[in-house]
Amino acid sequence: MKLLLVQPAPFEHGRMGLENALWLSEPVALTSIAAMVKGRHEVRILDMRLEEDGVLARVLADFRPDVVGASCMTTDAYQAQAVCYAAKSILGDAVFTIVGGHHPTLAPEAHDIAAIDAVCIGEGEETFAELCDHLAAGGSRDDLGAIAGLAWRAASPTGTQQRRNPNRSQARSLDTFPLPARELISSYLGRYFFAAATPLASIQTSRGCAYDCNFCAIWEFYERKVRFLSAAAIVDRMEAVAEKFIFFLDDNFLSHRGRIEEFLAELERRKPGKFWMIQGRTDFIAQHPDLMKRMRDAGLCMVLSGYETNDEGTLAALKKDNLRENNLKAAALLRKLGIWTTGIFMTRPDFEAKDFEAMWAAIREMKISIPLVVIHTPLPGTQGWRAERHTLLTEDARFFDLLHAVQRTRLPREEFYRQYARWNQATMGSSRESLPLLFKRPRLTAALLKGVPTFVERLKSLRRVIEDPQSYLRDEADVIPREAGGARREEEIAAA
Ligand code: B12
Repeated sequence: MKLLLVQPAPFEHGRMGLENALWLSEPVALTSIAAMVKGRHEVRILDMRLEEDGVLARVLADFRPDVVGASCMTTDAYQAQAVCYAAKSILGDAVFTIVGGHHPTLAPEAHDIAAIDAVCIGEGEETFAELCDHLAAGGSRDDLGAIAGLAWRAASPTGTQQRRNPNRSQARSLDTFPLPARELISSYLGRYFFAAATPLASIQTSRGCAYDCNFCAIWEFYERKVRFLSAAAIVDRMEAVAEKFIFFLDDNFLSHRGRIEEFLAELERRKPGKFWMIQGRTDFIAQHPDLMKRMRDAGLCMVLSGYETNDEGTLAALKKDNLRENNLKAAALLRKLGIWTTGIFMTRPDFEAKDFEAMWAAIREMKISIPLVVIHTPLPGTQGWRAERHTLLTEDARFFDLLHAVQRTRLPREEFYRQYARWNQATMGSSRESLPLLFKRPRLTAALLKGVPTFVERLKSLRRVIEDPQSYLRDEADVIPREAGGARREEEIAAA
């Protein structure tokens, strides 16, 4: 059978979004599921973030796949749906369409549309392989009930309805999954980046998170379990990629001292000679300066952490299970070690001018190299979503990018965005304070230099959007009701 897997493009070119500015990561979801079927089926992967718009239609018409799969998180849900619509409109009902990823898993009902035949809930490797093998063997599309982890549109006497099979077990050891089929994205390799770090490879070394922050659904997606790739398998994968820079995608790489020690021992023995980046919590960093130093010596060059806020009350309200003191200690330690810091900070719709000021001051105090300031957003599947769904001004998936307020703001909306849009300017001092890091690790700096000109270009074009409060208001003009401070007219809401 012929299978086409698609990573959708953002819904609007040039719009803000991590992938335009800071971090374009290879589609590991797609290379992972492709690895499970590539020997038995002919598989192609399209990364539409790196293709011209018309390519999808052309490939659908020329390659004529039997199955089209698209991956998405909440922000690109409509784009994934559009991929399925395009497949159906070009190939008719003969093509089988499926979506998977975080949004389909956490909100499968949102993908219950005629153009989508099935939704993969949770981990996709085995579910996708079983589905493709079933269809290739001539299995009926109306007989998918035995494939765990699938929600599918089944005909019933009352019409077509989404039917949900039991969840797929997540017991399988990560070491037993095949290596992601990166050869299927060879034409894109070299174009992925994090800031100036490029070419960049991405590797996932664990799944799940032991914490239950109320703004994140990772622990629910992975059913409260955490699984790790063994130290030897991680280093095998590091050696298998040509890229100098590697991003470990784990939501919390720093979860377990024993695992890090094993990984470091393997790394120190085999010395793959890579610079690597992780996401990790500040409490672990603050409590393990010895390990952080060993990691630095073994190539760790950047840590992305959810600092969220330095306000103890807000940290507790987010169920972050962390302290301001850890944020301060972690930032200072990483700086001392010459490790770049990327910090996510969370503003809230109820922020007033003084709250924004306090946040800029906290970021500057910690001298975070790359501060990313987001707006608190109850994402589907989170505890926040369940508690606050009734307060949402819109459920339009495009606005769940953490850069738009989907709830009522305490300040008038325009003023809220005026304050928010200052974050880049207001925290510039913090980034500048990190420039001396360039002199601390000359080998790292030399490796980064190649990526600097394009990074600067990307930032320049993006600043026009980030720093313009009107751009946020324009985005939401037809979506947020005017009575909530948005630009939409009452009669339009009534009509909708
Ligand atoms: C890398 C990454 C990105 C990349 C892009 C990812 C990509 N697709 O290339 C970038 C940096 C652009 C990005 C951006 C954002 N991200 Co992000 N990102 C990640 C991260 C760290 C890794 C993704 C990954 O490759 N995982 C590895 C693969 C193997 O796992 P997977 O994607 O879950 O895929 C498996 C299954 O879901 C399933 N599957 C997935 N797709 C498909 C498709 C088919 C057909 C099938 C059958 C199965 C299937 O099978 C796969 C194998 O088991 C995840 C965290 C995580 N744990 O995944 C967050 C995550 C996906 N991001 C998230 C968020 C919130 C964002 C942002 C909104 C905000 C932000 N500040 O981070 C922005 C939105 C985009 C924007 N406009 O800025 C949330 C999504 C929550 C949600 N409701 O959708 C996550 C889960 C983080 C979190 N802790 O909550 N992100």
